[in-house]
Amino acid sequence: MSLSIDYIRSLFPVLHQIVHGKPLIYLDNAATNQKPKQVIDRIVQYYSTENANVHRGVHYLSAISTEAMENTRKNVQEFINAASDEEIIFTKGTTESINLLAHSFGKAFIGKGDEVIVSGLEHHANFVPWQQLCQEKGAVLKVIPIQPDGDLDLEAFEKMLNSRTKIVNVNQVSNAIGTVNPIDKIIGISHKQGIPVHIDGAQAVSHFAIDVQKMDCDFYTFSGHKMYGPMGIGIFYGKKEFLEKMPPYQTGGEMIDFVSAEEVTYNQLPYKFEAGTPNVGGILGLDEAIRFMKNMGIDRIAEHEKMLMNYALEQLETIESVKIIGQPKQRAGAISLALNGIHHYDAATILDQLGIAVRSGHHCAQPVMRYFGVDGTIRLSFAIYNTQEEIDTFVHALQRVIGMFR
Ligand code: 7TS
Repeated sequence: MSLSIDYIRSLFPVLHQIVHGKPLIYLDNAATNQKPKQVIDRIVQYYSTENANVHRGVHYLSAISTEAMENTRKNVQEFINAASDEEIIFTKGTTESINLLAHSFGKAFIGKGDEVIVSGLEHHANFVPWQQLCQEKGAVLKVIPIQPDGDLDLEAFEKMLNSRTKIVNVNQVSNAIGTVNPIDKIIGISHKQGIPVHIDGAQAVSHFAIDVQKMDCDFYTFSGHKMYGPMGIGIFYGKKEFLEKMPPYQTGGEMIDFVSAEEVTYNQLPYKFEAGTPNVGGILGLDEAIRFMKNMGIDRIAEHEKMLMNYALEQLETIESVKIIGQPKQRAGAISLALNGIHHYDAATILDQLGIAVRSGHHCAQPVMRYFGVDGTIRLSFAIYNTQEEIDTFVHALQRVIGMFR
């Protein structure tokens, strides 16, 4: 069944507003996308009628909160096709998931002289935790080089691997320039040498169906707020064989089995990695976001965004002062561009005055910007509710900006 774009837009309350006297055009979806009413309503309903701490009380509200949270864990398991719900850990977002992984995996498996690989296309969240871990442990951080088209250099990557390599970290989709990385190849090459792979899925979950078993990644991380869910909730997925060997990241309530002054034993998976009171409202919002995405159909979302992306690329390529950063073989989600002689911050400020929300800056990916010789870009990024008319308005506005600086 085809859904009209007007109907889809009607599901998102935030879109229907005037900003600086103009109708809002929201093209900053890679930073966070907007929330459908059903997600907002679910959170309101939780705090209005169900709120209680989980796993801790025998009383009615605690029982229904706990059940709703654990049902969501199963729904997330199904959403990414994990083998077990014990492999689904709730965190506050991708950043926390990766910090958990770097700390815990690092403690268990990384020592002096070992090597850790990240790609040159990473967001700082999948770069700095590994860099810090390596500094702490006396390990070596190696960076997969970027090629001029914005794809990773897989030949160089293959040569980097050796018996000291302990883990490979790469994003599925680059937030800075939209490259879709060949993760199947990266995982295949790594596994041939017995090296585990972590995929940062922050920019992928809203565009692709995720199947962690088919992908065969060892760890997968993502944020709820980039897939129509609330902020403050994220997922850390890990294969049970690793999670069982990894120590807790944080300690405190809920992750404990037995405590005395002399000793402590830890709770079973997944609770071993979930210290403290979880963000139950956020978890239930994420549950509803998964329902929303399933109802929309991930294929329909992907198809719509691809249409918008190609439409925008076609138009932008005709504007002389626009330089699109990266021409990767496959692109999803975002287009990054530099304007000849015009600072990205100035351009984004003027676009904002015209009601258009885009991100400007280095997108927390300074190594990527440095590689392309820019200090930042303007990034437009798409979601299910964006329209071709919005792209037209954006392109006209951009031409206006360029005209102002001539
Ligand atoms: N990894 C990637 C690939 C990302 O794009 C982001 C956030 C993160 C990790 C961190 O996710 P968080 O939810 O923990 O913040 N990316 C962006 C962005 O591109 N603009 O704002 C946030």
